[in-house]
Amino acid sequence: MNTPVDLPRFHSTCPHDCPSTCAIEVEKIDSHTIGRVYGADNSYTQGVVCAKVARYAERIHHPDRLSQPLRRSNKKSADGVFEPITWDDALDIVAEEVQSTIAKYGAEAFWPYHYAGTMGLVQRDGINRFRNCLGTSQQHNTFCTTLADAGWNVGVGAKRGADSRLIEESDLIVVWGGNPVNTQVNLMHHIATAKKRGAKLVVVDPYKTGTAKQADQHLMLRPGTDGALATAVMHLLVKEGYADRDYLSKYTDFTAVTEKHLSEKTPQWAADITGLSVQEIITFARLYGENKKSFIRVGYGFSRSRNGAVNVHAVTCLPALTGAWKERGGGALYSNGALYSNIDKTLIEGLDRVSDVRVLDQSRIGDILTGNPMDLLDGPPIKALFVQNTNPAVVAPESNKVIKGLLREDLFVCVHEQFMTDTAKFADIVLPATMFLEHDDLYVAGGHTHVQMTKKIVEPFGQCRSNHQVLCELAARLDLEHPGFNMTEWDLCDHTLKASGLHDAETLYKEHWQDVARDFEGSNFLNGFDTPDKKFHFSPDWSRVGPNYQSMPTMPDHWEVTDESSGSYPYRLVAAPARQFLNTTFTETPTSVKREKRPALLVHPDDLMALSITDGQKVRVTSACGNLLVHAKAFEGVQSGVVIMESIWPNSAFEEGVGVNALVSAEPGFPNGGGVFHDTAVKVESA
Ligand SMILES: Nc1nc2c(c(=O)[nH]1)N[C@H]1C(S)=C(S)[C@@H](COP(=O)(O)OP(=O)(O)OC[C@H]3O[C@@H](n4cnc5c(=O)[nH]c(N)nc54)[C@H](O)[C@@H]3O)O[C@H]1N2
Ligand SMILES: Nc1nc2c(c(=O)[nH]1)N[C@H]1C(S)=C(S)[C@@H](COP(=O)(O)OP(=O)(O)OC[C@H]3O[C@@H](n4cnc5c(=O)[nH]c(N)nc54)[C@H](O)[C@@H]3O)O[C@H]1N2
Ligand code: SF4
Ligand SMILES: [Mo]
Repeated sequence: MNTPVDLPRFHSTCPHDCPSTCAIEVEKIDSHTIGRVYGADNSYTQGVVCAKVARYAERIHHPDRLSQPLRRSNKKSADGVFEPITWDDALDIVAEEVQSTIAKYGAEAFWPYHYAGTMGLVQRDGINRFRNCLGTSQQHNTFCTTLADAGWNVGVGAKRGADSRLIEESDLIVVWGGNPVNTQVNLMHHIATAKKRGAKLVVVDPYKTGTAKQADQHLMLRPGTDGALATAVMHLLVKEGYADRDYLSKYTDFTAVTEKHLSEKTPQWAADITGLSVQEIITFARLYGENKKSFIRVGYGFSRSRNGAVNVHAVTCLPALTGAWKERGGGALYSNGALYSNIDKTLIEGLDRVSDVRVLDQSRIGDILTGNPMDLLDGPPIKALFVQNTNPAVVAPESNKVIKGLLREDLFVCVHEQFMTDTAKFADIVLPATMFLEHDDLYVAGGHTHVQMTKKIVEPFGQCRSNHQVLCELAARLDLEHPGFNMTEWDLCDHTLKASGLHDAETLYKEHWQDVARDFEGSNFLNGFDTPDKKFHFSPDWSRVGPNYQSMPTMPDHWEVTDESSGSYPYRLVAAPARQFLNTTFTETPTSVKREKRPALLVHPDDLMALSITDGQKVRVTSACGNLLVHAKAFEGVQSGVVIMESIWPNSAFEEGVGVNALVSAEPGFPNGGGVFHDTAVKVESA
């Protein structure tokens, strides 16, 4: 598209599931058309956005966008055939199916299912109001943050941390188990500013990512072994006098027992577990000990293992040991979610209507739809599913089972979507959804500290309707009464903001964002941590953060519960995010697909040789859960024995229509569940 110069620009916020929640400016060509997207001049975004969102015109004006309601006209299959119907007919069918399901099997047989296609509070979480008013099955959100939340909260007490803008004042930045070059590019901008001042960057990641390539030290460990690395680093910090004894006694529960425990966790012990050399561990420990202005940016990646919460907790012990929290530019950040906990979501989520119903594990949708009684918590089978904002046929673990469930002829499925995703293909009714530039919403951010308000910039494409509109229409048909169903999106935001003591919607929109950061002392817990005794906990009480805590280690350690490689499955698979996609979003835009080329399995050249496989050859990858075909690619930046598949390509991008999550187990992580996407032992064979 040729974009004329000097187009008017409108403020908005990137809605995608990304810690950056970039403040953006969108060029508007006419009432239906946008030009390019730019980063706004916000103190965190700093004018930077990722390439995939800069070219958002490719997505919003995509020729394959859903534009009208559709009804399935063939038997359920991965190749759904659909015919257009009117909105009224489509909504009537959905309402009738919901009503008859509830009449026959009870409200818990209906499962509204959602996740984070948009992060706007109204468009994402309004489905909770719908659930609460109907008394349907609820959802335990375990795709993404559960494991990291548990690991962070058990020691620190609340999901917040050091101000990410202070990275620019740090002397050492440790990006631990995240790949911001792919997943939150403006963090790299802050790191680059620090590097210009001479700061060092360390990256802890099983493979040489774009972020690792920029590091002064890359600790390329085996997946699932971060607890061992962090514990051995603590062993050295104590031994070599880098522990801040005053800080430890004032702010933490560190005792002689902790010290005795650490004294046994030698670098050699960790080297054997992690596959790193003793020298690499010593070098990192000294670098960390010598630089008190050290900022650990805790990523999600290393939490996505069965022992992920234990690993995250072990890493949070480091700044508590050296007292790095005392320094500007020191400490750690995982997410700032708790900064917004005072936002009153009663109207949006119908929190005044919560009832005692079962809560089903989002990641176990395969077992749930195929009727596993344990997962159904001895309740009725799911007979109707309403999906908004997520693509579970691809993103959920054990996708073969998810698809088996979606294929059930006795299961009514409605999917509200922007594209004909692999999930929508199994639907009985498909409804077309607006994109963020076509509706109003309110955003908070994990990676920074701003609340933002956005207004529709262009008219909805075709007959698309927003999530809020669709829920209100269904609520009317189902006689649900709640003030939230009678308000516009804007009014919902306005009431919510006012009830929360924030700027009203119009002011917030005009000012673009409101910074809710705490001061330095508050952010860095210098008035105490958010645990019951105000101390950081080296000895975590896991029972505080989840029900399955009984066997968990009570000190920082390596915990051997991962899907370890064995004779049958000799490789460890990491299913990391691809740069040009955002989960499965953008897998439809031509430039993203062109840049990612095709699904690939990155394999160390020594392993390729041992397997008698050549670079580019097709291989079959098998785990205990499933198998798929993919092309192998020689890649030196990974330990022998570890393989990487950047994703999440649609299942239909694979030769047999089976994608990466067919390999990933739906076993819940400890202690509170959570998807173990990077914890899979596999076999690789030439196909
Ligand atoms: N381009 C792009 N951006 C995204 C996404 C995307 O898919 N693509 N997804 C978005 C979403 S929903 C989220 S939650 C965030 C996630 O963003 P991140 O916090 O970056 O987390 P992950 O995406 O899970 O994985 C990041 C890195 O963790 C590494 N990793 C895996 N296992 C281990 C381990 O055991 N130890 C260590 N040290 N590292 C490990 C992987 O190799 C990978 O490089 O990104 C968001 N942004
Ligand atoms: N192998 C592997 N699997 C993973 C991960 C991994 O790292 N590796 N990461 C996991 C993580 S961290 C996450 S968060 C999940 C993410 O899983 P999902 O939340 O399912 O993320 P997406 O695949 O991006 O799907 C979001 C869908 O919502 C749609 N959508 C966007 N905006 C709207 C809207 O306003 N209305 C409606 N109705 N629809 C909308 C988009 O078109 C898209 O199809 O995936 C998990 N799965
Ligand atoms: S970096 Fe993340 S928040 Fe920013 S524009 Fe890209 S996807 Fe959106
Ligand atoms: Mo996520």
